[in-house]
Amino acid sequence: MTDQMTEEPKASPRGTPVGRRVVLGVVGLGAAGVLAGRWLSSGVSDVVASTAPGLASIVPAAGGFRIYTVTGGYPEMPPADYRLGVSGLVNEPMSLSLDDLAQLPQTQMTKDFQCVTGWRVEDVPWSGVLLRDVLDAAGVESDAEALKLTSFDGAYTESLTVEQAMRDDMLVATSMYGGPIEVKHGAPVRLVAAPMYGYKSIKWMDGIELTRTVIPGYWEVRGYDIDAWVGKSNGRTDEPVV
Ligand SMILES: Nc1nc2c(c(=O)[nH]1)N[C@H]1C(S)=C(S)[C@@H](COP(=O)(O)O)O[C@H]1N2
Ligand SMILES: [Mo]
Repeated sequence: MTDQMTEEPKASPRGTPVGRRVVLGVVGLGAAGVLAGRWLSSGVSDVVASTAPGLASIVPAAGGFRIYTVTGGYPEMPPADYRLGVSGLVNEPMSLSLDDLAQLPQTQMTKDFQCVTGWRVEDVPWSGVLLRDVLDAAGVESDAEALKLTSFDGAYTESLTVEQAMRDDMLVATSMYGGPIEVKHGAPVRLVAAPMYGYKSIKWMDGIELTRTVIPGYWEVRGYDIDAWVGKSNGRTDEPVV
């Protein structure tokens, strides 16, 4: 595969370009440094990694999140304009504003977050609405087998089976570390698929479509496992996070 979310040796078969791109990526996002105080105060140390096609770059961080975006940018959505669509094989298609999401039962969970490339952030407190509660509000039809998740970045997609989506550790997250989700982490709403590798946790999520079959997501059509259980997929042996 040519697109890699990691700077492992295989990600850079020709060597030097990655190093240069890393530098350019970090410099280009230097203006976001004004946010650094907030990141540090939440105990999160961040670096920026861009995984646009043909561009694989990562700067190692000391135990913090690494920021991924396959588009090379961070889409911003005014909170008042945000809608989460729930469509496809549901009894009642919905378009949920942030206020609508706030009316649904709120769930908190603290989970490790792990990327398939090996980094893990322990004990991240999230809150929001269980994916199951969103699905129950719309009413999943009996012939629905899967979810196709979309992002308003216009590029990233993900999938879950309905069975996976109904677990009690799959969260439509509106809050992280006790505050709103930062733009780079997927504001205003991202998925947290806690028992799975981070690529299942789609950022800037704006759509949930119930489908008859699993439609493989962005990284899955590029060779990563569709069922992404931590420690049991992608040939990895990490400690499960749940
Ligand atoms: N829209 C979107 N969601 C995404 C990604 C992305 O590139 N775009 N990367 C995924 C991957 S591989 C990981 S590990 C996590 C990283 O989350 P973070 O950027 O908040 O650290 O987001 C996931 N969700
Ligand atoms: Mo990842």
